[in-house]
Amino acid sequence: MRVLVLGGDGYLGWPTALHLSRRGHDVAVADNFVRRQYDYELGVESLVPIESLQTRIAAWKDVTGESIGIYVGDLTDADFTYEMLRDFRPEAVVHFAEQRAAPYSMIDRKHAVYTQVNNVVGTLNLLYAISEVDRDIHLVKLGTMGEYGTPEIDIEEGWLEVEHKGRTDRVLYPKRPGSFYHLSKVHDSHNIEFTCRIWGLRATDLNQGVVYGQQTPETVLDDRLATRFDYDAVFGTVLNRFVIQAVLGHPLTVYGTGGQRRGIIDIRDTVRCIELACENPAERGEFRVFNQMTEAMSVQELADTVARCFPGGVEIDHLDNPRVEKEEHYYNVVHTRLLDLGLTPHLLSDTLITSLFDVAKRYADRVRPEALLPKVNWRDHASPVQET
Ligand code: NAD
Ligand code: USQ
Repeated sequence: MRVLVLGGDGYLGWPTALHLSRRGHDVAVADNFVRRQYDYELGVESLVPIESLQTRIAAWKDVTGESIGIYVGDLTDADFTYEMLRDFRPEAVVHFAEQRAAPYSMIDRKHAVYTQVNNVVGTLNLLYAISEVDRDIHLVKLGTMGEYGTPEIDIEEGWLEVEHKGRTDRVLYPKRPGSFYHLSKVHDSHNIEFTCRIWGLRATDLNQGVVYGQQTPETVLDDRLATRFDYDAVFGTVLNRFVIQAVLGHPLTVYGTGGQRRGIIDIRDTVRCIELACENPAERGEFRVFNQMTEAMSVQELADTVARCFPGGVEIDHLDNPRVEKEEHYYNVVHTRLLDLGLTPHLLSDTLITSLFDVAKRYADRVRPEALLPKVNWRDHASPVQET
């Protein structure tokens, strides 16, 4: 298949492009490199050094003989987006290209507005471009489990059967997200569902849980193929942060009681899920939602697991929670649709955590320890994040 990976320079987009290329698909990536810009803004960088996109693509050609196409531009630029689709003529577009950090979106008004404009306008341009260039293109869109929040009822895969005053209907699952970033994904989901309904587009919304891990079978073929590994309190995700904190001898930063539960997924399963979604497209007019997570754990359980695996043990700190979120709650998620398509999950194992310790040890001297502690507070509109 011809697959266009938007956000192909990012943590997940790059390994996904490699995975799809290795599986024989004809792949191109697009990116505007804004993720690298956020690093400059925040004064941090990926723990694992990453090459420029051009060098990465040349390295992939050296190692495997396979070519990956490249489009440099911004999805909020509609002309760029239309031209790219007309030029590459994809059968599937995998859309990772958004500002994806909840704390970044909560820094202040400017960052909230940027996040929602970047994400919602980029996706809207893409929907119009698909509609005008080729309505058969299958959109595979990265959403997030955080769209649902933590309701008191089971979380279904996107849709809910409701009985009300003797009548029934199938409605989009009610959303109660926890940041302006997560809200941008809810807005996207509504826009995508609407365009499936009115223009007959085909789309799969992948509500993904928190990703952990840094290596896939493709990225380990050569150091130049490495993907990024974020550890700072703005972009680092929880398990990856705990691993680095353990290696540095820093107490693990559990926010609040740690009773908050989240869906999680290994990066190797992320790339496989995207492959499965692309190879089994939605029908024309169908808005399909998969909950892309493989297990649920509390933050405390994640911290305990990392602490148990680390030789000599580590301290666990409970910080005042900088976020507004429930710390003790019901959480039961249906996530069978990707399993039905053939996903065999890698569940969180001691081996994986130990291999992540090795990655973190190799690059531990690149860490800026002051970037480990959270400075963005949900209750405060002007967080001093820029002072780090
Ligand atoms: P990332 O920030 O590493 O990658 C996103 C890429 O998109 C970056 O390279 C960035 O430069 C690019 N981009 C952003 N806005 C763009 C624009 N307007 N035009 C062109 N390129 C643009 O993020 P990631 O961790 O790889 O996440 C990818 C997607 O998966 C995001 O949509 C995110 O919401 C979703 N997701 C991530 C996780 C996770 O734990 N990392 C979990 C669930 C969902
Ligand atoms: N947390 C801690 N300590 C830390 C970091 C986080 O206790 O040092 C807690 C947070 O309070 C939260 C949970 O861990 O309860 C997850 O936080 P996170 O930063 O790992 O993940 P989150 O902000 O939800 O965002 C990440 C990605 C985002 C994606 C989302 C999936 O950055 O792109 O959408 O995971 S989900 O959580 O399912 O919405």
